Amino acid sequence: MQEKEIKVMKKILATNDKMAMELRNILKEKGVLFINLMSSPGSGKTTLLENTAKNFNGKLAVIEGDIETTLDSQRISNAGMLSYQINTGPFGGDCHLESGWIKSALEEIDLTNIDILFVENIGNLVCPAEFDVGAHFNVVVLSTTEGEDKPLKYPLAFQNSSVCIITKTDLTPYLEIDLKQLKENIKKVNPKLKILELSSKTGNGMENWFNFLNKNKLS
Ligand SMILES: Nc1nc2c(ncn2[C@@H]2O[C@H](COP(=O)(O)OP(=O)(O)OP(=O)(O)O)[C@@H](O)[C@H]2O)c(=O)[nH]1
Ligand SMILES: [Mg+2]
Repeated sequence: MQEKEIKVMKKILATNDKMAMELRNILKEKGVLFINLMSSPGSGKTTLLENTAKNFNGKLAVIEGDIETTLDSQRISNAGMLSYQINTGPFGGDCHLESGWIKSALEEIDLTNIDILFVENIGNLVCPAEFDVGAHFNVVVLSTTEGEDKPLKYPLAFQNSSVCIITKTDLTPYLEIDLKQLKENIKKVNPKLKILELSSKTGNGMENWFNFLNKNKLS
């Protein structure tokens, strides 16, 4: 019985990965940089995107993943970025997005007028890391309020990402977070992970994020 379950799971992942690879290639051909943001609920993914919408010079769009509500999509639209909401609630409430969802969303999006497409994955540090959505870069967001142990406790999101954004740095004077320890823990689970420190509220450090986007833009 257990063996059967494992085979089924492997098949689901293989189907997802194949489609993700196709999406990655299609978006590359079209010159659209595709970035998947993952984090715990409330780390600051939407706030980062709001700041990016207001201050980064480029044609941007986001696919918002949430179990329920269009709240994030509304926030992104208000900030001036094109936004498409996926709600998994009516379809069983999945805690992550899969490449099939992204493929369906892409059918609604005019890619000819987009430089960078973001996915804001559903807020949690576990399941989104298991499913390739076809992004060119996975970016894991971790806020200073979450504690320095999180990379050790939830390693997959850090191992499957190219960039880690440590956000809410404006709050560090009020917290007991040991940033040096946090960065050591991040490097312990993924020595290659590029670390960017910023505050989406004050704008401190945002230029490093914008430089990363500019450097990796495909058109
Ligand atoms: N002080 C401070 N607060 C921040 C920062 N970034 C986000 N916040 C606050 O953190 C809270 C959660 O931010 P969101 O951007 O909604 O977090 P999220 O990751 O999109 O949350 P989910 O979509 O629910 O997973 C909000 O009250 C934000 O105003 C920051 O850099 N500094
Ligand atoms: Mg959000």
